[in-house]
Amino acid sequence: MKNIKKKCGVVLFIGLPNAGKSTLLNSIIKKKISIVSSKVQTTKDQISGILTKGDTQIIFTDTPGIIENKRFFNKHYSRMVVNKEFEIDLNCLVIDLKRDINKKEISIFRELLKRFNRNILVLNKIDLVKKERLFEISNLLNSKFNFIETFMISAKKKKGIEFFIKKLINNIPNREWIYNEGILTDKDINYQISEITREKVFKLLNKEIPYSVNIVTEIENNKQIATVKQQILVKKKSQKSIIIGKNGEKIKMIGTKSRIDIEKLLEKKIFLDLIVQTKD
Ligand SMILES: Nc1nc2c(ncn2[C@@H]2O[C@H](COP(=O)(O)OP(=O)(O)OP(=O)(O)O)[C@@H](O)[C@H]2O)c(=O)[nH]1
Ligand SMILES: [Mg+2]
Repeated sequence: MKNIKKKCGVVLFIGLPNAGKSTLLNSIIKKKISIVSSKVQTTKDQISGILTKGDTQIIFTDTPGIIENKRFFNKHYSRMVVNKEFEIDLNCLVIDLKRDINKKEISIFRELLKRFNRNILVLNKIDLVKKERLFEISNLLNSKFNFIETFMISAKKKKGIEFFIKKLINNIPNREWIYNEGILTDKDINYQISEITREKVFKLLNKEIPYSVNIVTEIENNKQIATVKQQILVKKKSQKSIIIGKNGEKIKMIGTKSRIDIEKLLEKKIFLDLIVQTKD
C-alpha cells in the first residue's frame, strides 16, 4: 500500500447571513475569494478557497447564509451532505457575536449540525463585543450542541485566524491532495470576475436591486491589456435605470471600482466594458 504522508480535508462554513463566513474565508486564503458586503445573503453559491501549507491541503468551503426556506435547504444542503464525493471533514458554525440568537435559530442549527460528524463553533466579531459576551454565547451554544472545539476570532481584524488554522490541521486526515499547489479557488476566472462586479452592485445599490442582478463575463486576453465585457442582467426596466443612475453615474462608479479589483486579480491592465440589459 502507498504510504500517504499528505493530509487533505474539507472544512465547511455555515451560519446565518452576515455572520462573516466569506470574510473568514478571505482572511484564511489571504485573498478575496468570496465577495463580502454589509447586506445579508451576499454569497449566492457555494465557493471554496484552497489552503496548501506544508503537507496539508484544506478546502475551505463558504456557503450562502442560512435562511428559513425549504427551497433554500433543498438547493444548498441536501445534495452537499448526501454527495459522497464531497465529504465534509469538519463543519464550522460561524456566529456573529453582535447578534442575539433566538429559539428558531437554535432549532435551525440543530437541524443542520446533526448532518455532520464533527462540528466546530466559531464565534466571530470579537472586536465588537465585551469578553462577557463571548462566554455567554459560548456557554449557551455549547450547552445545546456537541462541538469538538470553540474558537473566538475576528475575521475582519484577522485575530485568532492562524491559531484556528493550526488547530484544524490537527484534525485533517491523511489523504492525497485534491488540487495542485498554487490553486486558490474552485471557481474559474470568469466566475471570479462576475463576482467582483456583483460585489460592487451590492455595495453601491440598495434594497432589492443587488438580489435581482446576474452578471455574464467574457474576456478577450491580449498581451498588454485585456478586454473584459460584462453584461449586468436584470428583470425589470426600472431596475436597469436604477443601476445606470442619473447621467450614468452609478454604472460609472460600479465600473471604476470593479476595474480596480479585476486588475488586481488578473495582474494586468484591463478595459472594462459594462452594459446593463433586461432579460427574463
Ligand atoms: N467588525 C467586524 N465585522 C466583520 C467581521 N467579520 C465580518 N464582518 C463584517 O460583517 C459583514 C458580513 O460579512 P460577510 O463575510 O459578507 O458575511 P457572510 O456570513 O459571508 O454573509 P452571507 O454571504 O450573506 O451569508 C461585512 O460587513 C463584514 O465586513 C469581524 O470579525 N468584525
Ligand atoms: Mg458570504
